[in-house]
Amino acid sequence: MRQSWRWYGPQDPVPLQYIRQAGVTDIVTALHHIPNGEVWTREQIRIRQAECRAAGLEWSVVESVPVHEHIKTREGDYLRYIENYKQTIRNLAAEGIRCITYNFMPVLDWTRTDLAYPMPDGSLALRFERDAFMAFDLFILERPGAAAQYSAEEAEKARRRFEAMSPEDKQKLTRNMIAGLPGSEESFTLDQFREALKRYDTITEEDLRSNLIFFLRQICPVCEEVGARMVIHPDDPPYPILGLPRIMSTADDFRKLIKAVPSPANGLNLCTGSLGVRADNDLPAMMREFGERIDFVHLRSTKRSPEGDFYEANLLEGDVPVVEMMKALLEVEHRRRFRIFLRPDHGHQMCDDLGRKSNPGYSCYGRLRSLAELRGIEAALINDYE
Ligand code: DNO
Repeated sequence: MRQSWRWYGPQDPVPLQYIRQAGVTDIVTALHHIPNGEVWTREQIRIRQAECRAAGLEWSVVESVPVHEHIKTREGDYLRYIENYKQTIRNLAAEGIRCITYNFMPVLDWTRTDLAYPMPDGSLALRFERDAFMAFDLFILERPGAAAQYSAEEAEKARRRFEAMSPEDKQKLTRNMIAGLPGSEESFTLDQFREALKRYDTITEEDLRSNLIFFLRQICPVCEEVGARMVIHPDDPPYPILGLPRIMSTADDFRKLIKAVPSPANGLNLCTGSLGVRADNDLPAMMREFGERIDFVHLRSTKRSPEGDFYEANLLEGDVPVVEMMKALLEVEHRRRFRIFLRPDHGHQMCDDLGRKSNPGYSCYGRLRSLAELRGIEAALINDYE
């Protein structure tokens, strides 16, 4: 694996110097200050790359070049946004950056109800609690059509959960849901959020998939020309929420995408934490099947409950078979003679990071812990693959 680390740029409370000390070689970042849909100029890219190099690191992976909502709904100025996207890719490749992460989740990127779920050891984890989520949907957002999507029993659980919340709890839940988690690039008020959801009222899963295919058919030839690869991040959580269609949640979803757009530039960012929330996703099998197209892996583990909740567990204690994943990754690397970028994904907030300002999931120590564990697993296995 090529050890990498997500850095949110100069505003990130974890400075490049710490990242260097984490022992990674490569930086995963984005020009977060540029509005969605605008071109990233070579000059702006060069400045960010120079900052990384000054710290002895290389910016190699973009996470993400955001896809404008108009591209996802194929309306308004979508053609101009696609042209801008192409230019951004040309500019990135000209500056040596060729692995481009993106997602095609409507309106929201990743979603959690709780950003500080206490673990027995005193560290804090991110969590998705289904009752709280339904309480938000039914009683805070009051989404038209929501009631029809839950059973009477679920609605009753949600009502009880809602009634037990203090005004602060409700505010916090609302903020967690719509104020934008790190990297989402969008945040909303409740009214703006209702408007944004409405734009998908008539967009089915198949419509969204065909909009993604249209987008990739435009973008992939440019990637091929400049040697870049688009790697799609899966849905998180990996199923439809809030009545929105989701189309990148399973192996079959990605198979459909490859079939429609066989270009080698159509790649996958395999995120074990997102996909691992579904018990029917066989992650090592996905690594092996799609290995040729996976240039970037996010490694973290989640723990599911029978009620449909999940929290982000210590790397080796969740549902993701991390050692098996590492075996599959090494196998693919060996076959391709290529080292895959891998970053420890969200970690627990722990040690000195507790009480310190941090981007949820992206504090320092938790990720250091995961990275150290990953490195150990790789070191124990690597001889079998050389
Ligand atoms: C969450 C991240 C996602 C990811 C985007 C990629 O921590 O993994 O926000 O960056 O979905 O476009």
